[in-house]
Amino acid sequence: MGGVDKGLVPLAGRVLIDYVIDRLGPQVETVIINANRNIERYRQFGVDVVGDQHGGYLGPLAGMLSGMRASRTAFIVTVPCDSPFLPPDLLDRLQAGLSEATRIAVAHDGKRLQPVFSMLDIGLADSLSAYLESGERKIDRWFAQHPHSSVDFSDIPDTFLNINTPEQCREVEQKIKGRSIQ
Ligand SMILES: Nc1nc2c(ncn2[C@@H]2O[C@H](COP(=O)(O)OP(=O)(O)O)[C@@H](O)[C@H]2O)c(=O)[nH]1
Ligand SMILES: [Mg+2]
Repeated sequence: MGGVDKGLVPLAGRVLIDYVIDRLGPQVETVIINANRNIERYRQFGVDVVGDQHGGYLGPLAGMLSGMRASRTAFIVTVPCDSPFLPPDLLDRLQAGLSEATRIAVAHDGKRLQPVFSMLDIGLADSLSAYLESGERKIDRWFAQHPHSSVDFSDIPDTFLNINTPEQCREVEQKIKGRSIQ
């Protein structure tokens, strides 16, 4: 979207991050926003805001690592800032995929993994940091280094609907108005 800060993109009278906080907030102990720009603006949402430790826009994994380092809970749930239809049972479903041996649960849409929708043990932070330090960027290759489970969300595909173009933004706006939800 032309390099705009997507969390702050307007959608049906609110901004994208509003939808994410509304839907994820009730499921978790603390919401942490990972942002590398507009930090003060994000602080106004009343949640913790952390930037990436590794500079240079290394991709979503850098954000996951920042969340792990900032977390005061043993696990984090990660979601992208541009997905306004997160389900109310996102955390419950992901958590059901965890076990003593499986410290990562990743959402699956029925066709492929959706790795930015994950639940992760913060004890994996050092492994993730080393992976990024080694120049690797791909999320699924890092997951593959650890026992992980995939959790089926194919019954609620809107979970993964995310806004990557101005056209999608307009389409989703119509969808929200049609549903008369905020
Ligand atoms: N921390 C951090 N997050 C990133 C970076 N690049 C992308 N993201 C986040 O990763 C998520 C997915 O990014 P997006 O551009 O929508 O990718 P796509 O939808 O997978 O094509 C969004 O929440 C982005 O803010 C980065 O360099 N650092
Ligand atoms: Mg996206």
